[in-house]
Amino acid sequence: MSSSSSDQQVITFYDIASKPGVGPWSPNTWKTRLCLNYKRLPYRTEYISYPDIKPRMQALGAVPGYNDPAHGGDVYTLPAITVRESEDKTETIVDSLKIAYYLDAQYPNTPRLIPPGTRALQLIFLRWFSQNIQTHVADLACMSCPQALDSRGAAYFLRTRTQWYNQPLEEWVPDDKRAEEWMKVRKGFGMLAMMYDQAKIDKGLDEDDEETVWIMGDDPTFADFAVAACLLWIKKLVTDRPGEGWEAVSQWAGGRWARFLDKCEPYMCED
Ligand SMILES: N[C@@H](CCC(=O)N[C@@H](CS)C(=O)NCC(=O)O)C(=O)O
Repeated sequence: MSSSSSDQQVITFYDIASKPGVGPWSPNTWKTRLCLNYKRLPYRTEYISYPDIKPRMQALGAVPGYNDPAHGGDVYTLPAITVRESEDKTETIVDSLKIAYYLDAQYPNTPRLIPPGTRALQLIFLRWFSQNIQTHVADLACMSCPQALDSRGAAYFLRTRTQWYNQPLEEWVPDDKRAEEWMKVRKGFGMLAMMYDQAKIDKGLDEDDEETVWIMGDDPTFADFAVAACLLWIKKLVTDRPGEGWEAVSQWAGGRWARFLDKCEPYMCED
């Protein structure tokens, strides 16, 4: 949600540039966009092409997202935000979860992303989601990433991923293994559906009620936004083959994941 007057904006959100017509696509940055929109905090987006992330983040004094010798050492990652807290103090925060903690602390009168007492459980959920769903989506979706990026971003992505993983991107999931990989994604979403069904029971609904609920009941939390961000990634990227990607996922379980994204619609504004 953008502020109408740029000089009132104190939050700058750094997202990854894409080619015209694609818009925001990265699951990691979508988590932060959903959080900012949910809290109704005015912000301005600065889109950065992949090869420019490192110099831009260094210029802002940001910390690297992670360090991995196999990835050439320090890797600067998005999402990041800068917040002009006062005339002479600007904070730079990197990493979607750290940004969520910061926003909850800095704007206590906005809805909580990590409700008090749930920090550990949210982390457990995120780890589970990453290991059982996100990792399989990544193997499939990363192969399509260059198609969504600006030309410099696409060249950077192809070069770095080939170096980091010592394998050309197009060989990550060979054609004859794609169906198997999609089955892993489907199995993960099946387990996730069972978790959301428990949240329905908490709300006094039947497990098979078609109503979409949030994992903690009445209000969305960071965990729900991680799920939404992954669904948006699938929707934006992995659509180049018939019967795969969003075409398939949106039909699974009687369309419950399409209904889930519909419920997130109020927090999906792009700028
Ligand atoms: N855990 C981090 C992951 C961030 C991340 O890995 N971002 C990727 C894009 S999705 C990135 O910026 N990579 C930089 C690069 O590949 O050079 C988060 O959720 O913020």
